[in-house]
Amino acid sequence: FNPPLSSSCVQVSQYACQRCTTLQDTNRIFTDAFDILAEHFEFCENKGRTVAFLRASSLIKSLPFPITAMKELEGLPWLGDQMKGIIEEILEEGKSYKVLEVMNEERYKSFKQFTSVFGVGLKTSDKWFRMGFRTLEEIKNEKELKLTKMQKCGLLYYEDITSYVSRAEAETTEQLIKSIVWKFVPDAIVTLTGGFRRGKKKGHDVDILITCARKGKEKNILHNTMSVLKNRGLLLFYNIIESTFDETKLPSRHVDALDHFQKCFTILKLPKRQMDIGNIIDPHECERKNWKAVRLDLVITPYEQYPYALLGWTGSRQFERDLRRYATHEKRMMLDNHGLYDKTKNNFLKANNEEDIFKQLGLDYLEPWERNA
Ligand code: 8DG
Ligand code: MN
Ligand code: MN
Repeated sequence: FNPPLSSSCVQVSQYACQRCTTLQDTNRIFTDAFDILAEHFEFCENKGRTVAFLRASSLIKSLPFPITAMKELEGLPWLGDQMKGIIEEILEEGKSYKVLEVMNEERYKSFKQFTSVFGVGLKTSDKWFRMGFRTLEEIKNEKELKLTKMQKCGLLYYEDITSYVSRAEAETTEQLIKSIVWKFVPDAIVTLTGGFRRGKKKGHDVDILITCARKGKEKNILHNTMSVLKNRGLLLFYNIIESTFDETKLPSRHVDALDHFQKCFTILKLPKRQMDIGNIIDPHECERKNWKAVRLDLVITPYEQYPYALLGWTGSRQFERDLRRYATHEKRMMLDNHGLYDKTKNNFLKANNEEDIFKQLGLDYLEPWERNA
């Protein structure tokens, strides 16, 4: 039992799916610090402390007031002595020396650079670090180093990809994909999901979910769409992953499990929008690059799994982890991007939309923009 919060008199749940988390984070100075520490522990492969700092950061993101004194934090879950020490330090000094120390660590700085490349994760970063590499410059200059095609493209389009996708660019991408998909399947449902569906103004990629109410009609959409993009010269990289869904299997127990949908991770060559036609054209304009490399994830789902896929791909990551943890520990249910299994009744539950899934879990509905945990 947690005593009521002195400042707002509301109990705060330990689960992000029972908290409202908008993008208005009035405590960014604290959440940035916790996010850096979470990342640091992730780079050190310390799973337990990574999760602890992610949960603490997520909890603070849901607070509707700026933290000004330690007493405001009484009774809040996930804020242990270590977390409170950091908050207190920031309240008093305006910064945390632990965080500054981490940011100066060689391993942190190198991993930060390495993992910013599309196709480079913890495994590759660790390998490069142990080989003695410290910066991306060193990686680029080492011609002998074996890189996957994905990593080569990640380096080739590095500046564009790390410069973030704007909402306008996400919407242009959405329109482009819709126009192609609808030529093949006019009643296909094409939805912009991920961070942009949660209301974010910029993102690291564009996530698009595709389905069709007519059974089986979704099956050829991905290959057809990729062919058109390729023929129009709009594809810089793509990796199609076929569906590995097995309906006889129960949802995964793991909170970070990947799903089994047919999908494609791509880098698009997105044409920049036409400049005002009335303007006099700068002679250098023609030489300038008139496109931007944009990361796009396309996911195809059978219609009956679409609500679960939408809920899963809308995120945030922390929100998804807590939804699954809540389902498992509070409801004896198993949730993943394909469905919800009730272990008490021994059956899969059916949902027409996201609202149904919240109801099945006994949760109050949260709008996508309230899931920025
Ligand atoms: P961002 O791109 O603006 O940085 O934020 P985001 O849109 O929230 O992150 P994301 O990495 O694009 O992931 C969007 C959601 O998709 C997130 O909740 C995790 C979820 N997701 C799955 N399966 C997979 C998968 O196989 N790969 C990735 N990258 N994300 C997945 O449900
Ligand atoms: Mn995204
Ligand atoms: Mn994505």
